Amino acid sequence: MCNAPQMERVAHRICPLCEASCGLELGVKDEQIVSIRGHEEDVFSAGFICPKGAALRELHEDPDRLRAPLVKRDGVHVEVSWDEAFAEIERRLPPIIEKLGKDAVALSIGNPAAHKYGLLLYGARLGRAIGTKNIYSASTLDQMPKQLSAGLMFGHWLSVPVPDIERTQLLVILGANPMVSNGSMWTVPDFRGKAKAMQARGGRLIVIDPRRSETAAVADQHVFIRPGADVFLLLGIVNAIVADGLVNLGRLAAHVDGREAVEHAVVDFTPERVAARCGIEARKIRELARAIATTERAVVYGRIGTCTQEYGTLASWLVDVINVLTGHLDEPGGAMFPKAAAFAANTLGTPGKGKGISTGRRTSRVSKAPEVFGEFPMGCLAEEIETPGDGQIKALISIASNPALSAPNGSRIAAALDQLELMISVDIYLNETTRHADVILPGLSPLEESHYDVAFPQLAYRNAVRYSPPVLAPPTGRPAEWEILLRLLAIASGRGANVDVRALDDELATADVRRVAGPQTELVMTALGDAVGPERLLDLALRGGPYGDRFGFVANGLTLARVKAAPGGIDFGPLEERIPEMLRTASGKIELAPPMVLDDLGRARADLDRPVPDLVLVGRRQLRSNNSWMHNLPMLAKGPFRCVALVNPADAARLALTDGGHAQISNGGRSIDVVVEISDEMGPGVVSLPHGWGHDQPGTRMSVAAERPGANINAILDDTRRDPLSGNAVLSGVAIAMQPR
Ligand SMILES: Nc1nc2c(c(=O)[nH]1)N[C@H]1C(S)=C(S)[C@@H](COP(=O)(O)OP(=O)(O)OC[C@H]3O[C@@H](n4cnc5c(=O)[nH]c(N)nc54)[C@H](O)[C@@H]3O)O[C@H]1N2
Ligand SMILES: Nc1nc2c(c(=O)[nH]1)N[C@H]1C(S)=C(S)[C@@H](COP(=O)(O)OP(=O)(O)OC[C@H]3O[C@@H](n4cnc5c(=O)[nH]c(N)nc54)[C@H](O)[C@@H]3O)O[C@H]1N2
Ligand code: SF4
Ligand SMILES: [Mo]
Repeated sequence: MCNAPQMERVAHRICPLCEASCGLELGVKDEQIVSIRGHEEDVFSAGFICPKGAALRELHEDPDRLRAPLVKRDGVHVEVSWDEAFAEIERRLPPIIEKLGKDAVALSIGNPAAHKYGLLLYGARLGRAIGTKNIYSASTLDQMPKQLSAGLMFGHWLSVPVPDIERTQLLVILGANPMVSNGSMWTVPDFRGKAKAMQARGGRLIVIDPRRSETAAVADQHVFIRPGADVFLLLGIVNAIVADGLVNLGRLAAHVDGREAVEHAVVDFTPERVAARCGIEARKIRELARAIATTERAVVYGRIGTCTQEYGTLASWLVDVINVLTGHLDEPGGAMFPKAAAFAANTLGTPGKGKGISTGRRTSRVSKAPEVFGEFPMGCLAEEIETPGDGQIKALISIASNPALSAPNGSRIAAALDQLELMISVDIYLNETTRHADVILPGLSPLEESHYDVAFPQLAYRNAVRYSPPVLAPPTGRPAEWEILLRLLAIASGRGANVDVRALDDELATADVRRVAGPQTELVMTALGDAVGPERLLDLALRGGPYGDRFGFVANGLTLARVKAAPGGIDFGPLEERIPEMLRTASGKIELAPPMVLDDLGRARADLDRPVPDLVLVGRRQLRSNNSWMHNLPMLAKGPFRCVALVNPADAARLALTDGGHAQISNGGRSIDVVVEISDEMGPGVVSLPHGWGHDQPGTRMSVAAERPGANINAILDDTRRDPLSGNAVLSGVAIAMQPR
């Protein structure tokens, strides 16, 4: 009978919590998770797991995780049925669109959406269906500078080269801490194992960071840098490479435009000239330049520390300029372009040529910030809600997004959210952001859904394809996230809350297929069988992708069925040379000197002699944490209190701060109270504080997190400071004052 005890079974699931995308092996008994470990046979992650992966069980079981929709009545969130929740939205959303137009509705899309294909693929559908220009996402708190620089150079926003770590002999890392983050814009499970293997074959790891991070601690060399000065260091390196005659484009010579323009643009940024601004001796800068240029297999990689700063786009661009000029781009052991099995724009269309990218097709209403990759900067969200006039945001749909904690000047955003006529959150917690929502629509537990990573195989250290079926059956009557988003789409587009979701999905999928298959549409739809939702879109993308069966035209080509038959995934081997085939610039060349980037050098030049502040703040990630939302899981929340400010001993002495004592950090008239830890990990004049804390807001339901709320770094950062090219927030290197309390 169905209640008889089951034998323990084993299930496999790709972890959706960070970009490493580890394959996990779960023991399941009586529909309960009894164990979680790394899946040894996973072709991509080979058994690696971190403490967050093991905490998936607690996430699944967390009593605070929402399982039914909530509607705010008289200021209090109460559980309602799904039909009631959608009826409430139907009553309130269409009149706003009718009266004020589509731009009155904004979307805010958060980081977990990048890890869930239902949210990613159907969130995009929802945005398109509403037709609003008010799209905001975590991308402008994170990686937009890198996407912009790569888009300008290589022709698409996700054509970002990654280190070929398994073959390199020198890896230079700026502003990333993969020992903790497990890699970002670079999908690389078990960074530590791969770095060790590199060192064992005589390779070297150099880390450039204002803190002696966990990654710096295992490196062969750590170089302290002044926060925000990467642009100057990198300009100094390019200058030295050019001046010393070390430019060597190698095989790429025929595919690069703009070399002379770059060489010309950097002439005055000599190592001697930039040294003081970086806090790095000119001699060391020259050594770095020489090491990168003369090591046969070398690669420079920059990540969030180089993005969340005033010169994010310039710094991101210079990283790849160095890789190109030293002949390390698109070469084994250098920076290479993955070839993903599905959804990659650089495998579609005409090989070697495209339309390139552009920005500023429209500007934001209040600060006139240019649109970048279809979005406005997250830093503009509050002002667009607050400022009256045509096009003012009156309704917000937040999808897995917690800007009240994760975006700078969170309290301003929180206050703005209360001015909305309607806020809808597709989210699994009642937290600092969703407490402002009128309706909260919680999706399933990740273990109850199938999984495919849309973005991360496009950034992977190796080419492979993997898929996970649901580990547990979803409870009856609970919609998946794509179904929630489709019902929102139906309401917003006037079809009503009681739409036949399946029929609507068929209609949208057919339209997608028609765009690529034209007269073959019916044939393709038949081949896709009775799959629905994101799974059908995945099969379509896999079969039309670079390894695909092209719906019968390629023998033994990839289909979703074939991927499903391989629980540990299918390996396609190490990264391969892809230039010129992957380029999608209009010229068909690597654009080494995009005009908007070169123009921005003037800003850096003017800033070169600006005095550096005495004390600046940088961010920090922690292994047992994930941005703002995993502090409610006991396994991760236990142990020493982690939201502490690391302060260099000399600064602590100067400011009379004591280890374990409290201090006030302030900026721009706002302040927070933090616990101090004195640490020689910190470069002088730099304080490090993690983000995602501050769980002390009323009306939330995160009982474990509330026990030790921590301080919200973003309460004192500015929403108005941005990299002007990408719109990315400046979250690092912000001048602060600090005093004991
Ligand atoms: N000062 C400072 N601020 C930063 C950063 C920094 O380095 N320093 N880093 C920035 C970066 S890189 C990022 S990516 C952003 C992240 O900022 P956000 O994109 O806002 O993401 P999180 O803070 O992780 O919040 C995730 C939200 O998704 C919800 N959620 C979790 N899982 C699911 C799910 O399966 N389904 C749904 N529907 N919801 C879910 C959570 O409850 C939470 O509300 O923070 C940025 N903020
Ligand atoms: N455990 C855990 N893993 C995560 C996350 C998490 O919250 N926890 N978040 C995920 C997300 S959303 C992202 S985007 C990735 C980010 O992944 P990473 O890019 O690896 O980010 P961090 O670990 O924050 O490391 C950034 C480093 O930059 C340094 N830094 C700060 N300012 C500067 C600067 O101006 N110049 C230089 N050179 N360095 C600087 C910091 O000291 C820090 O060591 O991590 C992901 N993985
Ligand atoms: S490293 Fe990332 S993907 Fe791997 S188990 Fe940890 S959280 Fe999950
Ligand atoms: Mo991020």
